[in-house]
Amino acid sequence: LTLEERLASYVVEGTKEGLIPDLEEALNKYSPLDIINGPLMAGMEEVGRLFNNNELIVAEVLQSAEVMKASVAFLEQFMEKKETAVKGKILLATVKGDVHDIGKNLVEIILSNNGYQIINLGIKVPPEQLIEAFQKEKPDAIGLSGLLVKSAQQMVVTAQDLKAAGIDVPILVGGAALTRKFTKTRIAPEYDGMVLYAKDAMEGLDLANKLSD
Ligand code: B1M
Repeated sequence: LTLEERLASYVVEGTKEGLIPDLEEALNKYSPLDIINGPLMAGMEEVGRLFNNNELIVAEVLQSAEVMKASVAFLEQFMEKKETAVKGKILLATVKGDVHDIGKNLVEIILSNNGYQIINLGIKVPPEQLIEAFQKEKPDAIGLSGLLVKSAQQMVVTAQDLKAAGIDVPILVGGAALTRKFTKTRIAPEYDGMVLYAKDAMEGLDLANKLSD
């Protein structure tokens, strides 16, 4: 197998044996983020496909998630960090009913490496908890992540509840089940502030930077 194929296969197989030396080798060729977005994400896509075909069980997908998390944790130290003044404070959460957090945590790493203070509320965060945290932390924006189809709908409800609580700071949304169109036609009309869709963590950073300029 090529290096790229081996990296994807750690994720698919859910094994960490040999992972770190291969990640080190990959760093000679690629940036940390390119390793994540390239071979590691390709592995995750395959895991999703196999899971969908009932060829993997949840316990196995969890092993794959562990490999992804270990890789991101290792690669984080090699990521570019911009030493800037704090550009803004962002509340981050995976929405109610959803446990997927690898993408959200990647967004946290990238934003905090680039001058943002992140308050990460974790997973399965109901609107009430977001509102409470908003009142305590007074963030400049709120970031919502969700991977399940029902999470897209949950974002609509969350936007409605935030609006009802008088909140109108920009909301950044992302995650596999969402689209730019759904964001524009279904979430944004329910909210008074801006609602912005990011397809990946880097786009999330670009949008945050546009907001803070
Ligand atoms: Co689940 N899962 N899962 N899962 N899982 C999916 C999402 C699924 C598509 C797999 C499939 O069937 N093909 C499917 C959803 C189907 C649907 O709703 N249409 C699914 C399902 C069904 C489920 C369960 C219901 C399974 C079950 O129990 N029967 C269950 C749900 C439990 C729940 O949430 N209540 C479940 C559980 C799990 C595990 C716990 C085993 C594990 C998660 C572990 C964890 O996160 N700690 C897991 C995993 C790993 C996946 C897949 C395989 C991979 C997700 C992932 O981590 N990708 C996934 C299939 C797939 O996506 N290929 C799948 C890597 C990550 C870096 O990408 O999170 O998309 P992602 O983030 C991207 C962008 O989306 C974006 O940036 C990142 C890239 O830079 N982004 C943002 C994300 N959030 C953002 C926020 C932003 C900006 C950008 O701003 C705020």
